[in-house]
Amino acid sequence: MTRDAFARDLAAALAGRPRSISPKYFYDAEGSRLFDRICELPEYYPTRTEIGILQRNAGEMAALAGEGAEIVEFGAGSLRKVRLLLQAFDRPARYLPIDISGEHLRDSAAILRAQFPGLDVQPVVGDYTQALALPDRAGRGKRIGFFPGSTLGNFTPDEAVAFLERAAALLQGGALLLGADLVKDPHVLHAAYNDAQGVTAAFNLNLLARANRELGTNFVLSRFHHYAFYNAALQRIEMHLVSRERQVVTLGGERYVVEEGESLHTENSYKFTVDGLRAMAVRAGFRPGPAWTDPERLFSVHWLHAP
Ligand code: AVI
Repeated sequence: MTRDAFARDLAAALAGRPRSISPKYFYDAEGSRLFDRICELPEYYPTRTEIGILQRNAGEMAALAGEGAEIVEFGAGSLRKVRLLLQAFDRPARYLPIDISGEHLRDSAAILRAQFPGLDVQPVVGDYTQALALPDRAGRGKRIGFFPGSTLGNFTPDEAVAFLERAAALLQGGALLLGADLVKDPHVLHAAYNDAQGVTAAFNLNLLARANRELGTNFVLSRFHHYAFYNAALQRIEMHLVSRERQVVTLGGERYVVEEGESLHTENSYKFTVDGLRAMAVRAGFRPGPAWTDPERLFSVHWLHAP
């Protein structure tokens, strides 16, 4: 049904003013491949910086988690990050990755089962941005949520609080380990979303290519600019696709006129201060524990107790 939702949301975006669509539609197979390339770019510091923070502090995180903890990952992302936790934790009881893509989950589960033969891996197919039930706890250890990558920043502030509230309820008695990108020199942010190789531009434009593949639209990608900038007042990177000329787009038998210079807003990526993030977590019902950063204070990882 994703295709129907995509068609409906894209039609609403094209008809609306300002035009905007959820960044979740970036991630078809091609979009996920492009995102993996973004994570390797010299300008895109979040991935390697977060991995460094996890590597340096995994021992302290393991001590907070205690023996026999289970890890619930929101989104089956890069196995590299959760592997660092599984290696450091004291006899982790179970790993529960939650993802909307069953195929992606099965692949990740198979790899982890082979690498950690004693580990119980139980994938959960579901949308973690909605209410969701988890299997009963495996043992007496704590339930530790893991939400790396600053994906929280792609939610609106209201969605972020709603997600944290649901996570606090799911993790009662345990904690959430949360990655959050930090506010910083806007030039560093600008470069991270305007890389020299144009991979982020291709990632953004893939939304239109995906619509052509799945919905039969007639977008000509060369008629749009990738436009990403830091909106300091709102503490967020905004990504847009800006029309280079007046054009007519067809979707489901409807015609939409897009004027030169008009934009389709495709993503927000909010940046946080350590204190701001902790205050938001308190509002959602968490009790903040340690927050770790890198020496340049580019990125942060937070331990949030769920009472
Ligand atoms: C997945 N998310 C945290 C990325 C970000 O930085 O907001 C997505 C992304 N968009 C452009 N580059 C990376």
